Amino acid sequence: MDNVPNLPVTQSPNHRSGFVAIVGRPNAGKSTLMNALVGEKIAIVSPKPQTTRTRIMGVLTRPEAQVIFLDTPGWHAPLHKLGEYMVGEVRRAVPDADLVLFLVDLATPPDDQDRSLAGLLRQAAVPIVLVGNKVDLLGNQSADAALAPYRTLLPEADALVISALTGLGLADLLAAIVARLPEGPQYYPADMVTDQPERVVAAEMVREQVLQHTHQEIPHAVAVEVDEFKVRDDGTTYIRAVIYVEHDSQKGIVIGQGGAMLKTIGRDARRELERFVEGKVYLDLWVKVKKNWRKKDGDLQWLGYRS
Ligand SMILES: Nc1nc2c(ncn2[C@@H]2O[C@H](COP(=O)(O)OP(=O)(O)OP(=O)(O)O)[C@@H](O)[C@H]2O)c(=O)[nH]1
Ligand SMILES: [Mg+2]
Repeated sequence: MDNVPNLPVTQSPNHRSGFVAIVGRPNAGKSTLMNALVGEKIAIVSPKPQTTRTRIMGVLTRPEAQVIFLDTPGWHAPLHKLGEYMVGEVRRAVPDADLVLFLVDLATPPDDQDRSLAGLLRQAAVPIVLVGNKVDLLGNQSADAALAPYRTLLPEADALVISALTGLGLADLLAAIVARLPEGPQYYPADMVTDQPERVVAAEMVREQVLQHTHQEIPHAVAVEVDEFKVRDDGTTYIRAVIYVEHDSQKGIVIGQGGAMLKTIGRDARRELERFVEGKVYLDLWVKVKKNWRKKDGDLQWLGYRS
């Protein structure tokens, strides 16, 4: 029996599977959508653009299909090496995908980023579904009217309208995705929801709270590294994280008056981390300066932004 493949008993005949890249301009709601479809918070979300910096995998396993979503950074004109790496993640995700969801923000008209990304997608030999998001924000305007200028960017693509935030249209979107995937096996175990190691998830949770509590340039200038993650004898998880900024002045802001800002970030990050590890967390937070790290290949690789 040793060489019989270990297929899951739940897998139905005509099982479908494949990779679905979610692409779009910064802030379109890509990470919100992936989290909603997978049913777990895998990628961090924030109202600030350029939250996601790497390709993040989220796996949805159903008896009839396994959908492997690839959430990507927002498509934009890069200003530094980190930005180049981020848009490179999108370029690399598209050709690997069985299907691409071009996610657009219906609350605003198409911009240069949407037009440039549509250009890239028109040249890719990959099926595309245009997904109009944030339909909950439209008020009196009809969804069709808001979608129309986006449709002209990719006239061939099928289009759907959703709200990743309220869940409206997500069941239809999922059905449309599965219908477009090839027949194929379950690639990943049913209990696997992401490929991110727990240290990376923890670092992202800390970065999410920095994004939540800081403004202007700071959210973009911050990288977080978890350099220790261990369960102590008393069951507490000890996590040491370093928040890197680019300049001394930014360090002062992240620490705050008498350490107040760092305390707030630490308190909120710990709450999220305790939910993640399902137990008590001791979070040891440090702030360090890594001068102009976004412009240096070596620093980017060291911080995990490597292709
Ligand atoms: N009202 C409304 N807000 C949404 C919807 N989807 C996402 N948002 C909000 O839009 C903001 C950006 O969401 P993200 O999921 O981080 O967007 P993203 O496309 O992943 O952004 P980047 O990672 O920066 O490219 C957050 O404040 C979300 O809560 C939606 O359907 N309706
Ligand atoms: Mg994102």
